[in-house]
Amino acid sequence: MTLVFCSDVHAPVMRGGGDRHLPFIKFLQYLQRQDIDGLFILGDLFDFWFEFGDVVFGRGLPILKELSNLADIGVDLHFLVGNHDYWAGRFMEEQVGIEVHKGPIELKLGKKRVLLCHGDGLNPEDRGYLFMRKVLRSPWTIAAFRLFHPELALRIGRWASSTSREQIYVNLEGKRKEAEAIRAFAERQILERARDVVIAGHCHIPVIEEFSSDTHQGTYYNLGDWLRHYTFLVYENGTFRYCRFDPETRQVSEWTDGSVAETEAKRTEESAVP
Ligand SMILES: [Mn+2]
Repeated sequence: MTLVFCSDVHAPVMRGGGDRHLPFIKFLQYLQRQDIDGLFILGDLFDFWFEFGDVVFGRGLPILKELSNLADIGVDLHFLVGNHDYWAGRFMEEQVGIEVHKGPIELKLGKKRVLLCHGDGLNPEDRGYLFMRKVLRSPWTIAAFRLFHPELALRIGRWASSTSREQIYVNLEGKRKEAEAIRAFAERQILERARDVVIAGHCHIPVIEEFSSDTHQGTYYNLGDWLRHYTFLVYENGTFRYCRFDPETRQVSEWTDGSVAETEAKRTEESAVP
């Protein structure tokens, strides 16, 4: 069984949004030629996504088309919504063929208990964001938002996601705080809840980190992103492999540089301390 995990594509859905989704399109086409059983997208596939019943944003079509092609050849598709595309739902499920999950899910892979989540909302001190998150996800807000004309809704969404896009490109310190909150969550899930693997996204920083105590050990993976890293995780023959897709050559290699190497160097340093 071969499963692929990735997140944080932030595909644009607005006019003039650029073409930063093209590497991911190439990746989905690459996956169509591989013999994979499942693809899990752990959130923020789009910069903004909302469904007005059967009316959706047309500029999502290139991604939806490739996902639908994967569904047609029998790949099991799963989408865990992120903070940018929480409002995905029936359209994705019925028209694209991707199962939508509104929160974290647990997989049993062999004997491994694997927790999948997007990773936002884990910092309890970020009260302003947690409050906004609750408001934006309430059925009342969603019902009210549906009353807007979709073009107007898109403009509001563009404004909302441009503020968080700034966070992605400019506010690296903010991303580090998010990264720290996800790391702490993963550590608790592994050491206190006996999970063997925790996979998350959201912070756009690729991470492989082992946590262990006397009784339990497990691995935390952060999937990185498709804006700078083009990283993903593969589960095959009972083990996980962290990989990178080269959008130029369309080749896959094992991910060894950047943040993962930094994390590993730090881990070696820590374990060298008596
Ligand atoms: Mn996110």
